Amino acid sequence: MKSFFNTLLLLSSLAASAQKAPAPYGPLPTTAQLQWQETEMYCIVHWGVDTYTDKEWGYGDEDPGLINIKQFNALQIVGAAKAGGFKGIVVVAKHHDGFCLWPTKTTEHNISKSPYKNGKGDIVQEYRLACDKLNMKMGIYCSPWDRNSALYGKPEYVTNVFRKQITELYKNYGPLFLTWFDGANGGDGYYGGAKETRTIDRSTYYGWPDTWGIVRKLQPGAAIFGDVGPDVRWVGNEKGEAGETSWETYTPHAPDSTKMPGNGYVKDYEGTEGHRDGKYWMPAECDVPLRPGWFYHKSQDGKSKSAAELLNLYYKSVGRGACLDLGLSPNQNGVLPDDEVETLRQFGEIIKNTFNNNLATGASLKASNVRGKNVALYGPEKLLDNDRYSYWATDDQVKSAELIVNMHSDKVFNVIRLREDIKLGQRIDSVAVDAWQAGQWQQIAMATSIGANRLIRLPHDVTTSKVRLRIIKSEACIALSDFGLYKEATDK
Ligand code: FUL
Repeated sequence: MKSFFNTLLLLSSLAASAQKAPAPYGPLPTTAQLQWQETEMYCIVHWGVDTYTDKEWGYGDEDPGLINIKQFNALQIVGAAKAGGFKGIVVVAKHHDGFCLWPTKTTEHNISKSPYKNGKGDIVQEYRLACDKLNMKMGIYCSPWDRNSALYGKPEYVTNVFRKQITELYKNYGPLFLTWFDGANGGDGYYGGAKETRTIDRSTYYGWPDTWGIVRKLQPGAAIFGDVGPDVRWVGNEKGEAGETSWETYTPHAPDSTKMPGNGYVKDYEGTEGHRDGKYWMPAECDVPLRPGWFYHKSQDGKSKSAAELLNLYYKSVGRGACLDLGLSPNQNGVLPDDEVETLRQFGEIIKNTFNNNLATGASLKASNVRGKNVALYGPEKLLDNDRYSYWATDDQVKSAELIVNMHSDKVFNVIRLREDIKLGQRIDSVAVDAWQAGQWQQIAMATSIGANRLIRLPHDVTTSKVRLRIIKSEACIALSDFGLYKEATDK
């Protein structure tokens, strides 16, 4: 009798432990990183003195008198981004030329010395108001490299200028979802009239850990972007493309392994794929300008990317677990050119019309394993509930599994979407997808690195009533949160 009760006790404790949520695997995202990830697409906006000098990198001696328009139209710019399906913007408050678009106390080289609104203008505030009005997130880029500052290269530049500038920005223009630190650092410039070349030790000059501390203190909800993260890594190119395999985890390596990596001092090509065994949760941001350059140049009119090209980049960035950061370049009238507004609108329509209709909705789902047989908690229905953080899970030892999605009637699709619950880490290494065709399973796709979002764009439409997902390899038991089938709405 005693042994009967013991067995019962053992069985019920086993059942209870099998129903415990899976243990997280590897590095995990913070709340700021999760919110950044959910943003998926945002735009970085370059407008300033370079807009009027036809340069990409101002030398630092630009006359503030260049900023001489009646009205800069932040609402038009942010509105166009919103219509494109982007959920936020990153404001370039100061580029390498050092001209500050807000009335800073740290340097004379700022908007208050321009004719704009008789020296009373504040472009960063105009973006803030537009974002608030249109319910868009805002981030800030303040270039560490400053080709105007006489102090650049000395420690005082970091402590008395740069850190004070970001302090002003983070105190006065939040809440921010992202703070953006550039890797272009040091070189020739005006430097208060010295007109020389100044190099810095990119590994140590900015004291990055202390500089990031200012973000943590003043904007705890913001993720920090840079070549070396620490929250979001640069993808290693400005083409807007993550690797076909791109892990959310990454370990930045300095070119000289005895030194600390820093922005502008990292093996940045490793950012394209990340590292499967990376030490940090540090997903990629894919930045790419809509036009050939980041700033507006008349000679580049008509050369901006089409909606179809943007769609392609969407699959290569957002569809590979990264975020897309699209560069917008308002012109000399302080607005986006009409053709670009139209392109953004078309792109936004395609995204909306494609992903608003999951063709797997209403399907019957059958999984080869459900954690602790607890369908209510971990069953495959969680894949279709539109909740990024509910998931189908398997028992601890089950690291490969099958899911059959029976839609009961033929559906036509060319995009497959998979998402893991990344609160539990990036667990899955590879999957395959089959379609039921002429009485048997036919493989239609394979993919690696699932993570926050994996979009598989098929080379042609598939018509079928049944789809099978095979999780081939996973480092830990499966915690998949989303399964979707879509037909790209390019003709709308
Ligand atoms: C780069 C900069 O050097 C470019 O001018 C631009 O701002 C881009 C977004 O980042 O590193």
